[in-house]
Amino acid sequence: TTSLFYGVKWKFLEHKGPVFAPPYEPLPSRVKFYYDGKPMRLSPEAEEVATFFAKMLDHEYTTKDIFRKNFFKDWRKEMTAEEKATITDLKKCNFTEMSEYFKAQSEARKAMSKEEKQKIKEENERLLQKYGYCIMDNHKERIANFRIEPPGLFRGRGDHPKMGMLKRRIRPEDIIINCSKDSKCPEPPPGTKWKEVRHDNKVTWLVSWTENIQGSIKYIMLNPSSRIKGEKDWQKYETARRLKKCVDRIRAQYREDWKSKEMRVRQRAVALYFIDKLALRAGNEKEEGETADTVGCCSLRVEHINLYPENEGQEYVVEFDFLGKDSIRYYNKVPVEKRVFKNLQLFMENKEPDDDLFDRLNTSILNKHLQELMDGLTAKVFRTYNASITLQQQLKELTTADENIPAKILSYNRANRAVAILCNHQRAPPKTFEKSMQNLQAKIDAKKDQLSDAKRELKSAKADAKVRKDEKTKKAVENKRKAVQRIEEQLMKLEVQATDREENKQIALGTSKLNYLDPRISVAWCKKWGIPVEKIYNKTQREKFAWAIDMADEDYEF
Ligand SMILES: *[C@@H]1O[C@H](CO)[C@@H](O)[C@H](O)[C@H]1NC(C)=O
Ligand SMILES: *[C@@H]1O[C@H](CO)[C@@H](O)[C@H](O)[C@H]1NC(C)=O
Ligand SMILES: *[C@@H]1O[C@H](CO)[C@@H](O)[C@H](O)[C@H]1NC(C)=O
Ligand SMILES: *[C@@H]1O[C@H](CO)[C@@H](O)[C@H](O)[C@H]1NC(C)=O
Ligand SMILES: CC(=O)N[C@H]1CO[C@H](CO)[C@@H](O)[C@@H]1O
Repeated sequence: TTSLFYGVKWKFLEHKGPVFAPPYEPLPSRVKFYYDGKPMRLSPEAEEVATFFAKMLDHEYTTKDIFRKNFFKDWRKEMTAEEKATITDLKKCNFTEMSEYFKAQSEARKAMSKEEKQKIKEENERLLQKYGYCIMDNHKERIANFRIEPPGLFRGRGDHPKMGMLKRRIRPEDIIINCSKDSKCPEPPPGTKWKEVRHDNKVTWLVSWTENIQGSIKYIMLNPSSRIKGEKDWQKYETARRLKKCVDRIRAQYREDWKSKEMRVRQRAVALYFIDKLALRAGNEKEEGETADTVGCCSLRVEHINLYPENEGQEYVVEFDFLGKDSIRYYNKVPVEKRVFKNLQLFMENKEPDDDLFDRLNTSILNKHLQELMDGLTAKVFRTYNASITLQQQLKELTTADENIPAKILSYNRANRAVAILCNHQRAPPKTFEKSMQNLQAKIDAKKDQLSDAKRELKSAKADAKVRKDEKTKKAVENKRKAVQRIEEQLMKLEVQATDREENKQIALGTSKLNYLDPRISVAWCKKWGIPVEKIYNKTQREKFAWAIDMADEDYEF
């Protein structure tokens, strides 16, 4: 089965290029912008950027100082000299009418007739058929994201220093096309040119451009269900399986290194222990100040940890508190081995709170060391390995043979949650959480009423049957009994759902499910308990994991 994926490079690649965001449509003249209480007509360029702000007016972002400052600075760049001279204070700008106009438009879209909606659907289908597929060698493959994001204001996560900046419109002149020499190269829109056309068969993307906020390169790629993506996914989990085979050796080595005479070796060994034990990320290598102040294992500072020789009955406890990737807070209190603890005390000696904890280590040194330990090893492989093995252990522990399918799925979700907690995939409770819980509770209450009614009816039918003793009343009792049973099942299903939702309040399952859990484990679990894969993976996920669903794998036991 494995050679199917091995070393894929394409020979032929043909596609139609990207779909650009629709051009800006100026506002109707009745919709006015006011400056200092007076209506003011804006040039189309300035107006477009103003509409981005107007569309976000109800959002908390537009009250934040950094957001407003960045927006205003970038907006002024789009203004004419005259506009620039007039508009000098964002506080004097009144976007209310614009904002109302967009709200009305969005209401109108919701209220569209069936025919209008159908028309839009057909147009989308036409674009999908034309731009949504490419030919790679002999396969027609779906393209994941053939539409280029429209311009707007950058949001970022956490208190991102660049929030509010103008995310520019991407034009054909920004676009690099990658396709094979002998294919029909995509045509740029009339009157425009591509930045460049290349032919490189070692990469799997079709189109790229550089976005202006972070200067990062964006790609149009194949759908996760494609052969090449499937191969990458498969390789990732194969690497994690290889780690399983040599993790004992790696652990023995880093434990030995805790005693090294060299400080850099000790620091490396303690960092590696954290990555292994806590599934921490290695840390980014981006320039400082560019993004929000987030850290990973290698970039931890003294202020991010506290040491307790004893805490709540445990010895050698380390308390972590820092902002990790995407500004998600990582907070954890864990007992560690005495040697690790002593080393940490040593690393912190004579340092200020904002000094690096591991001053002899950085991400590239650590990654290089990992490569030496095992080919293809990165901090992420430890996460994938631990996530997958935790899922497998949890599934084994939580699933019992005598529970029904809804209860088994609850067990699956609980196993998935254990992994999400390990990987620190938290989320703020959704705004709609309380409301949806109330709705569910109302359904449960109604179902309970229904159940007591049904039970009462069953009782009176039984009483009836005692008196009359005929077939008809006997049958009625049987029917009532079945009704009670059915309602009991429905009630249980709702209650399981409520438990599941409550436990999920602050945890995001999607990321670990999609990126860290070897799908072969989930598929094997489904097979073992006769649970349809559709109950675990939705349609998109089934496409992504098609390679695993098709593959019978005997490597997992539950
Ligand atoms: C903004 O303009 C609207 C009318 O377009 C007006 O009702 C509102 O009072 C104005 N807001 C401010 C703060 O001036
Ligand atoms: C995975 O992470 C957990 C939580 O930190 C840790 O206790 C466990 O030892 C790890 N398991 C494996 C097999 O690495
Ligand atoms: C990491 O440290 C090494 C050795 O001190 C140095 O050569 C390298 O430039 C550093 N890398 C980064 C990204 O700071
Ligand atoms: C499937 O689930 C993911 C979350 O993991 C979600 O983003 C996606 O929209 C879902 N797709 C479908 C077709 O329901
Ligand atoms: C979109 C794109 O440019 N992809 C690849 C095309 O080929 C060049 C080199 O020839 C690669 O660097 C790109 O990644």
